[in-house]
Amino acid sequence: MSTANTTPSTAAEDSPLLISTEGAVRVLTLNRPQALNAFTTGLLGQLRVALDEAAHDETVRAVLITGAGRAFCAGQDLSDPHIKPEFDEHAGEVDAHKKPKAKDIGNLLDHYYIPLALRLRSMPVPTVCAVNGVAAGAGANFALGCDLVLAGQSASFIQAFSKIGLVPDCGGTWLLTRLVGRARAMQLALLGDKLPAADAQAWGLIARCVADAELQSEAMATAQKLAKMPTKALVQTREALDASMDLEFEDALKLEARLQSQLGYAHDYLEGAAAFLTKRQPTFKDR
Ligand code: LHQ
Repeated sequence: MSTANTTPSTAAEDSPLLISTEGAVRVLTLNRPQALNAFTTGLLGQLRVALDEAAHDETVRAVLITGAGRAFCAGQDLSDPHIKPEFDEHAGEVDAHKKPKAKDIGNLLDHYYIPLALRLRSMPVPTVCAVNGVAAGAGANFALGCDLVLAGQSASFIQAFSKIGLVPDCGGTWLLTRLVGRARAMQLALLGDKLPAADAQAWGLIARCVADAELQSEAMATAQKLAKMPTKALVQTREALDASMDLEFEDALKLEARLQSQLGYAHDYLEGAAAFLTKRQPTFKDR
């Protein structure tokens, strides 16, 4: 990734989340490479705060999310004390006579994953994910919640939930069925097998699979391109596409008209149309 115009990371190098800014692009890097960037409550909390900050910072016009090391994110850190069941670590297995004390996983979803997924999906700027390696469980679904997902050719996507007796979360059930249809969603979710990035692109699960060496520069170029575009129109496009799945055709037409009538009064449309008609480059600024 180019370092031109990059502000230094605002977090310590050993922080689970690295934050930097390149031009109008806020870059968030999951940084627990020793555990394949698995989500702890600490990382989940920092991620949500960082997204909040990007949302409220008028100078930010796109967010790029990626991972440090060989993985993007292995999902929930299964050793996190918030969810780790109490069992006999020496035996390494569950004793049928001594039922391990389980913790309410739903609590973790309510307090961390749901707010995070909603924050991501309602960002007032476009989001790009550069999936640099394996994305498993909630790590996969967090990535898929971004607006544009690019993955390196050695990356893969795993709905790891079924292998540990859970259902897809972090929006997985909603996202998978919409992205790849029920048959493929069922295959991914039931079998929990690894889907290589090239297949993920062929299936329409992600936007693009690129060479590993080009992933970060391609993702940054995509984010920079989006940052120069009319932000409000991009975000309302997300809103309309998401809503369309649950709308009748006529209602989708009406939603388009409502959004268009709002955008038609905004600076960016006037600027875009004027720039086209006077054959110059537009400068968009609405957010
Ligand atoms: C890990 C993890 C991990 C801790 C690798 N945790 N250490 C939400 C709410 C509440 C509860 C439950 O879940 C959820 C949502 C979810 O995300 S559920 C799904 C959780 N994730 C998984 O089940 C995936 C577990 N990981 C794997 O299957 C493999 O690690 C994958 C396929 C991702 C990568 O395999 P490898 O490339 O062979 O790497 P590895 O398995 O050797 O892992 C490297 C290290 O990372 C290793 O530590 P070690 O100290 O032995 O080097 C792993 O223990 C650690 N790690 N995932 N989720």
